[in-house]
Amino acid sequence: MRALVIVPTYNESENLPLVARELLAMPGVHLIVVDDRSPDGTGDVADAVAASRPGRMTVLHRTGSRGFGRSYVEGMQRALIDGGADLICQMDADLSHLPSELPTLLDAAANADLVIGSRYVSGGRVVNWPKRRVLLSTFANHYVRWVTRIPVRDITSGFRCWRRELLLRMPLSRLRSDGYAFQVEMTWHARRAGARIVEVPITFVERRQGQSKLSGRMIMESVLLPLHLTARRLPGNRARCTI
Ligand SMILES: Nc1nc2c(ncn2[C@@H]2O[C@H](COP(=O)(O)OP(=O)(O)OP(=O)(O)O)[C@@H](O)[C@H]2O)c(=O)[nH]1
Ligand SMILES: [Mg+2]
Repeated sequence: MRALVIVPTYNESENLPLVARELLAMPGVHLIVVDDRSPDGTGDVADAVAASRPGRMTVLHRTGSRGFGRSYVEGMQRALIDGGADLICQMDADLSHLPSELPTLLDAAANADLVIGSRYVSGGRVVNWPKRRVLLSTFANHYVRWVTRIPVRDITSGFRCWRRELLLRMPLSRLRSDGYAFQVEMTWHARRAGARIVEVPITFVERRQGQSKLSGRMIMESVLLPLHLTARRLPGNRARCTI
């Protein structure tokens, strides 16, 4: 089964070659890097890696305003147009998501439409994160679960695999979020589409190089998005979720 991994990058010139090398060592895995004109030259680094692995890696160089969510939307649209992959995955470039755990997610997709790599199910772990980040992430997940009633333990996780058929049904061009709330909004639509959503435990490791892009604006978006989503909820929604 062919898998395509989308990796958004902004200033990840040191991390990206390591991630790409590990991912491309797996047969059947292809890569789309979506770079937002990183000032540190990540786009050029990505081009060089892609040139050394013909046919395995595509680099999208975005123009216009930078954004995490819109980068994923472009990468996903490209993945769906290219058409060769049964599974389309999401992963950070900063080695917080271990490439060695990708096969676990791919295997779980045999019985799911959306697989989420989870820090907060039994067996999941967070390594070296400052206490305030653990608290923020834990609180965010409780808040989103409380507001949306979606029974996913790690709804903000960015390590995911989608079945192509489900991703085709997502309203990619109509999403309202752009920061990490993107993950919540996509999960919301997946659930409404009746997707089988499964969480598998992952070990999340704090980045060793580069800087986080988490901003106050993103946190505010994450607070407001669940309220917007639930305010629009249709009465009698019978979406099915198997977790
Ligand atoms: N294309 C693009 N990628 C982005 C943007 N912001 C973040 N990214 C990438 O998205 C991924 C996640 O961003 P991080 O800064 O690691 O965010 P995080 O994992 O929540 O934060 P840390 O745990 O502190 O690293 C990384 O691969 C980033 O390079 C953006 O505006 N555009
Ligand atoms: Mg990170």
